[in-house]
Amino acid sequence: KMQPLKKVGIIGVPFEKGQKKYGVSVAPAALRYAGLLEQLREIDGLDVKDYGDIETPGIEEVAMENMAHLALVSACNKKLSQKVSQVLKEDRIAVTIGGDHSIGVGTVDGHYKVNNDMILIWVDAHADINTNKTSESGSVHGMPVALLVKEFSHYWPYLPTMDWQQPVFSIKSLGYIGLRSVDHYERLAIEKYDIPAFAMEDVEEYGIKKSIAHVLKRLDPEGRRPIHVSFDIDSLDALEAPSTGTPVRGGLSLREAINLMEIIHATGRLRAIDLVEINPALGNETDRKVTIEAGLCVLKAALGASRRGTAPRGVVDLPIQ
Ligand code: NNH
Ligand code: MN
Ligand code: MN
Repeated sequence: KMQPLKKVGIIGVPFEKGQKKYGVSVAPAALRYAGLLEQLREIDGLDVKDYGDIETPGIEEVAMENMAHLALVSACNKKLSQKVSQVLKEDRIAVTIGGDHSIGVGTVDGHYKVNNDMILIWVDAHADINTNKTSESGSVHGMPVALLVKEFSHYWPYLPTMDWQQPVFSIKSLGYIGLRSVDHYERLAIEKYDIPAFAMEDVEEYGIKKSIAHVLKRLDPEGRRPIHVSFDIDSLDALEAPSTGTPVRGGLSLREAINLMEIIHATGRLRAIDLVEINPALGNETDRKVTIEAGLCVLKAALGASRRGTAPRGVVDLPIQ
């Protein structure tokens, strides 16, 4: 068993052009304001470095059929990919705070370029494996997985501005947890490529522990490969995380998500985690607070916070009078 890395690098990505609603781009600031860095620094022995935010320059759009804002999505992800690679090369876990889920293209690309044996756990109500031919929304946040995997390259037209990113990641290294809103062609893809996909029915049947155990066993039977978790806050039940663009009822409880992250932390192999789709502009004050707190809980669990508490280091007794 590997010892978890005790160093992390935070990257904010205030980007929301991968979907249609205003507000997801505010999440990095909202999470920082809510105490993201301070709370992570309270985790025993964790060294937290803030790499700031990825700013996307205003650039000219390219027209692509059923694929909105491709040039902006591409420009943001290109910078993000380089930043994630940099953080990993500096021996830190890359913690990326979105932003909408289109930024998964950059995080996974940047991770793959450093660790080409990585596996990807996509925790989401949605499968995000649409192409511009199968998408009903035309929003790129429903397409990142399809853009990343090499087995899908022939389903895409030539994508202007995307030359920096070649689909090289194998669909055989991908697993899902939390699915409950899967489009028809996405389901076909899951079956055709036999992706280990633990939808909510499966979480119901096996519980969260066995669900993640099955995914990890399938993708990496020897337990040696670096792990990338892309965590969409809408994987949580809409009651647990209401402030998100496409909430779906009947999702993971926060307790299940925390446990999932504790299990992944305990492997010692977590190298990158994305937290995406928190939209502080949606819902009321309580919704916003609950959603941001849920996101913080998920990150803390992934990075080693213990619900049991931790005794002070190097101390064997209580202070005496
Ligand atoms: N599947 C839908 C689409 O492609 C919804 C995607 N929305 C998400 N994905 N929030 O995680 O547009
Ligand atoms: Mn998603
Ligand atoms: Mn989703």
